Amino acid sequence: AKVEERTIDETAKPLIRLALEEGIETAWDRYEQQQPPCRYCASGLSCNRCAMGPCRIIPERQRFRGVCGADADLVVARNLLDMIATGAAAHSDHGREIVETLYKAARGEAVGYGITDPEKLRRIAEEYRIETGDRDDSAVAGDVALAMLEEFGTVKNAIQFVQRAPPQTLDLWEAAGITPRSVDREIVEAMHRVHMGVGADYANVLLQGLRASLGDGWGGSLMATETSDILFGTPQVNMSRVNLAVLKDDRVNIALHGHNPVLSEMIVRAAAEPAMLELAEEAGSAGINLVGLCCTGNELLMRKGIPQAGNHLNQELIIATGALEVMIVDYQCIFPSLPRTASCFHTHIVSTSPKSKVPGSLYYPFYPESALETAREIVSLAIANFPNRDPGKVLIPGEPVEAMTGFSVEAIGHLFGGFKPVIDAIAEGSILGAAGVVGCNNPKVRQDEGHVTLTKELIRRGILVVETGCAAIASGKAGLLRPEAADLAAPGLANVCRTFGIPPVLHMGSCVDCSRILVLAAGLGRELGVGIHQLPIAGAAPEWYSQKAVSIGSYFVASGVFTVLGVMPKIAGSGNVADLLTRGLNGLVHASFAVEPDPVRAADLIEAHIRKKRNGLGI
Ligand code: BF8
Repeated sequence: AKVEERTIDETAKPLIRLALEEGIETAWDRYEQQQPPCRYCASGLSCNRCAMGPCRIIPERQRFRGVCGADADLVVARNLLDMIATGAAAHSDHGREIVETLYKAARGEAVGYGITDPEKLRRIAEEYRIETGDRDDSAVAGDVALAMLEEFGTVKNAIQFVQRAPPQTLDLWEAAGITPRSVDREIVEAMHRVHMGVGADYANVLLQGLRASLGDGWGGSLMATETSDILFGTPQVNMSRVNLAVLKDDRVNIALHGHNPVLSEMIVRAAAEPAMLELAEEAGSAGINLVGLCCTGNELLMRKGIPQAGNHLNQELIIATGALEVMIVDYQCIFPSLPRTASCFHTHIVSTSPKSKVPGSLYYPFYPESALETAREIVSLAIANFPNRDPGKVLIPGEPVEAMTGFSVEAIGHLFGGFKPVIDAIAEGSILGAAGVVGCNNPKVRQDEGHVTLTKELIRRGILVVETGCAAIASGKAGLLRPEAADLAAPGLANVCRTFGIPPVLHMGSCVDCSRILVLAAGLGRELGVGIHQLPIAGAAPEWYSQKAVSIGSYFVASGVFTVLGVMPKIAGSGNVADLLTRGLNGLVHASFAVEPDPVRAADLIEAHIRKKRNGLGI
């Protein structure tokens, strides 16, 4: 396949070319090897859950039911519920680890971790009705962490952060029976319903998907975001750089890949220690260069301005630069084949989570109790590997692109002086509306093209874009996170951007930080006195691939946000499921999904939706 068909990332192209020439396998090659896909699997019509199967529903051969009797609707719905539950579990288990770290930090058991944003800690404590007064931060933090941990279980049956949604949205959830009771409970119940002989009605099965996803968005993910802010600081607007050219040929390069900032924050601290810098110089380098990948990269970019090397499909290419000493991974979105890729070079892959031991990697288990010590060991490993780099193999293409990031809800509120000025700008029409563009790369879509084309179309039409995850990285690489990108926006939006010195695309963080988008939407809704479903906003995931993205899309829609997917989910085998997701849900949560691979047409759908909502509000 041609390089140009694989990506629009200019720094990726020379490395894809190199990989093709040298026979270094990438996800694009594996994708091509998998073609053509089984069309029953692709449309959600295969079921491999129990030992009476595997079954495939093949209507044209009169195979209408699996051995258990499940029809096409049920097979498709169960498969989808499984995806949502998996995604919700991934986000929420990550969230739980951070809350546990806060708990351990409060008790003095997590060496090196502390409270970085005490003001936010106290704000959240009050939300949980935990006494603050003159109690010290650790005591308050311990109580907050415990209260959150209880919301993962089954006794309390309520999630405090859910109450942040506007009353109109809460009422819709109550009426639909999808208010999440606890984070884990909804995921476990989803898995229960997926078992043969439980979930039998496709619509009923899918409603549990919405409930589990709400437990993710307003529960597990939001707890991940808020406790990460308490521990590591709430992001503030800052400038950094993005793309594969952030690697430096004279430094020890360490890439941080994965999702949980509990790990990466300690690596940052260890790498800044004078003893490490001395070691790095002794090894013949000019210092240590930390770079991020995927969502761990976003966490570091948002809080620390650490350069971001790339998104999902860049993870193999960064190894192909020949300039990477160590890639540290924790979990999620990590190709299990990375050590194979690294075996062509001197790069070490270091896995750190007992949940994700990668064969062929060096395993340095990472626990909050001993994190700083482990971080030092890994940084030392990288330094010791620097002399093994073969300068003849180094290819760091192009130049990094500047990017403005750090748009937490707090930073946005601070910048604009509250939500009211944003609403005023929307009401008077200088901003038409807002759209969240989120999610992954997927080799089914030319890398970054879906994100970048859609984002450009939206800002050109006066729609402010907020982004997270790999979508935000794509925009960073394309220069859309620079304040100068205001030149590409409609005049009204461009004016607002220039007044505040910001780009028309706001980087709000990692994928768990899609919860920040919910909080922003809730804040706008409350300010206006309406439900989220009445706001002139929309969501999009142009290049999604992961189960986490399915959960995000589901909680966006369940929260009242019309959401356009650029990649078809595996639901085409059931007209009823497809109809429920794209139309029927409107009757329940006043929002639905759409699928539109063409980013310009996706922008048309979003603009039309936003105009309709503006009319509804009489603006
Ligand atoms: O959580 S956007 S490819 S890195 S799943 Fe993964 Fe998708 Fe990237 Fe982060 Ni999100």
